[in-house]
Amino acid sequence: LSKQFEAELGEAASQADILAVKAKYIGKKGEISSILKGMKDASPEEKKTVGKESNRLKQEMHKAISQALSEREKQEIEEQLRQNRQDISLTKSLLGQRHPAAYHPVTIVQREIEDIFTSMGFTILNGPHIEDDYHNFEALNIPETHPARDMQDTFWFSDMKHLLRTHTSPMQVRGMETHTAPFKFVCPGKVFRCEDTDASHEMVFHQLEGMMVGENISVANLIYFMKVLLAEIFGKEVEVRLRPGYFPFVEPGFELDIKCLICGGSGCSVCKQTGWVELLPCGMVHPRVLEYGQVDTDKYNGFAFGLGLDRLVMMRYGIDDIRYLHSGDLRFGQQFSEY
Ligand code: FA5
Repeated sequence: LSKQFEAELGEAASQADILAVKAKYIGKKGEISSILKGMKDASPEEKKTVGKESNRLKQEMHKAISQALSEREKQEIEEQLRQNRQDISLTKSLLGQRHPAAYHPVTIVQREIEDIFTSMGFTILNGPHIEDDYHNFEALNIPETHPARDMQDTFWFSDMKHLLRTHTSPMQVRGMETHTAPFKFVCPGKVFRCEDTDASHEMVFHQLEGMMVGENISVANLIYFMKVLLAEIFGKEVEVRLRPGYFPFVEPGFELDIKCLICGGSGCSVCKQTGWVELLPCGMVHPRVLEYGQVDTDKYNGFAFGLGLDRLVMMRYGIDDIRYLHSGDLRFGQQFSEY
């Protein structure tokens, strides 16, 4: 009986199998119990010997079963640990996959635009994120009382004199302070607006300002440069429309919209169902702005534009929500590693 028990216990793979062996041998209706029950008519001497032997056997079986059960439990815990293993060496595993470093798509497009304009003789300027009222508003013909200030919800510093620049246009003013006409420059950078976000609006986004001042500059010159820019960036003809736009620092002013490349013009959340995306406001620099910049307005005039860089990036790569650009999601960034 002992040998048979050992063989069956050895074969019991699961906890349930072990418990079944236990019931079969030392359970209430098990083998040992039935041996003891069968001793009813035996002599006292026999009862004593068989009883003693049965008890010893029962104890041994008990011990073997407890051992088998705890062994089994240990195996199960180890199995669970193996399956739920956590990889705590994150850096190592990322290195193992060899994700290539990638430039942010805004950086990629910004650099391309800088190349396009430098090849046409423009210089590149960089300016401060923290601006003062004079450069951001006043010298751009936006006096304190002007309703156009409402167009640009502003993050003011507590002194109410400084602010996070709401557009790159203050660089027109700074550019005129450091350059004498004729000149042409572009200025890319971050801008900040206190507004609600949606698929095409962020609180922190990028613009690229451009300004050209010279003799006899015309709207035709402005449109030519805008066309070159878009053709180079998209590598194909894109549908645009020019309509009048109001900005106090240009006269006349235009809004240059691009046919939405996310929906093909049929309407989506990026173009607010209009089929068009506001991309490139521009115009002829207002004489008062040139005067603020000490430019001789009898001799010189010029154009300026303020490209919405994030939206251009969205159109170029088919990104349907501006918030991906600042999400910090590695999976988003890695899509651009081939560029
Ligand atoms: C301006 O900021 C003017 N300074 C542009 C300008 C410069 C006009 C020079 C004339 C001459 P506007 O507020 O429309 O204009 O913004 C310019 C572009 O920035 C928009 O066409 C759009 O493409 C982008 N833009 C505006 N607000 C947001 C926003 N919240 N999120 C992302 N892009 C935005």
